Amino acid sequence: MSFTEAKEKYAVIGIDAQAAIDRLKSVPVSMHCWQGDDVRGFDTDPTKPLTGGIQTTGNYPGRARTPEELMADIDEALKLIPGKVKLNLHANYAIFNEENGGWVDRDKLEPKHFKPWVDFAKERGLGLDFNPTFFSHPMCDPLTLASPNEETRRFWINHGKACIRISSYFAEELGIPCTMNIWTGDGFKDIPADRMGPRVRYKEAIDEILSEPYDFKMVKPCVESKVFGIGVEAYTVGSAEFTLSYAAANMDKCIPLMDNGHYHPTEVVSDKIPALLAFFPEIALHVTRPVRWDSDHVVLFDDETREIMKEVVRCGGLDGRVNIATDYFDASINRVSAWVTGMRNVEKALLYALLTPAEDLKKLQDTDQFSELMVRQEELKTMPFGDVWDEYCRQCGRPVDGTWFDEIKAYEKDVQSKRV
Ligand code: RNT
Ligand code: ZN
Repeated sequence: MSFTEAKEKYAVIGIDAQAAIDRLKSVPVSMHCWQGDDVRGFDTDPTKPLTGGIQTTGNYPGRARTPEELMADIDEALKLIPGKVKLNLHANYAIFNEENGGWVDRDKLEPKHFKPWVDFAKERGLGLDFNPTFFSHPMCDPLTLASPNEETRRFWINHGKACIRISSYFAEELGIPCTMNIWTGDGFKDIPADRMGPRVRYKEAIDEILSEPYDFKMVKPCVESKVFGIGVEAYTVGSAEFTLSYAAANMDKCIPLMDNGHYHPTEVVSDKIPALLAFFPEIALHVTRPVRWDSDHVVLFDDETREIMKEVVRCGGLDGRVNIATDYFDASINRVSAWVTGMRNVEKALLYALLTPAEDLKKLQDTDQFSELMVRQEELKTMPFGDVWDEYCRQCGRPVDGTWFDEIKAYEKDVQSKRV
């Protein structure tokens, strides 16, 4: 079926497919830089394991090892991803060179250590988001912002403040708001003797970080919760209740971030989005795919991803209320393919949501017509969505499904396989 025919079919259910495509073109989705190199970054020994309870599994060849390789891989991914993309950086991706005086520790990071990324973003018209890196570092004792050790806590607070300054630099240079996400893996493997102390210290540490001046319209600090991590099974300092309460008590200076890998397996973020939007003017998301735990598998076009994006769309999330970012890391497959697959699926789920007659379905709900609601919702699943998606890709100047994987194969052969 062609786009013209698909458009007619959608028109019958009151949907303007071209309007959906146009709307999606303006929605920024922030692509995490860390899929390209298994969250290693450039500021610490790459042979040391990841810490903070997160893990990449797999040993697929071709991992980016330098800023140049990572940038080349991001460029390759961008060629295959339709829509408006932002780039999400972590502080451990600072670039040290002769021009900026070489390596400094995380508490001493400055905007100049990220100038190559700003240049990269400017050349490609991308916005930048940012994350302090509170893991995989000798100063994790193993706690960071929640540590009872004053010296440790001070180091990480200074890191957080440095990151606020770097986020302001991104926003100013690019004229695009920068979300800055605070997540730590602080917690305990086994039953703690004090659950409140670490949380009070974490709270006060975030207070100190956010006392660094910034324009809240341009720099958006987020607090991300988590239920557990590997080696941190019994207790997480930044639990859901902790971060949500923190964000609620500090609405004038930060926003809550939900990662859909960070809840108990029967909880769904799709249901939490409207709950939070009933209170918060703005929220942020890390879109991932948890398989039995917070495994950070590549995002698929699956039920929950579609449901998340339906809520984003029908709760007015596209009008600046929901900041969407990806967050996964699969080292068992081609890493550029992983980026492209996940980002295309986020875009797909958004388009699918924009092609849903939300108002009509809501009316059926509000008038107790649940039989018809079920039928209508089921019938949407076999609408000619693929033709509208292909048209979206074409209008964005990106390959349609079925035509881009050869590009991955060629890049792997010519570039990634030579990294030995
Ligand atoms: C970890 C969190 C966090 C990280 C990134 C690298 O469980 O999801 O967002 O994935 O900061
Ligand atoms: Zn996350």
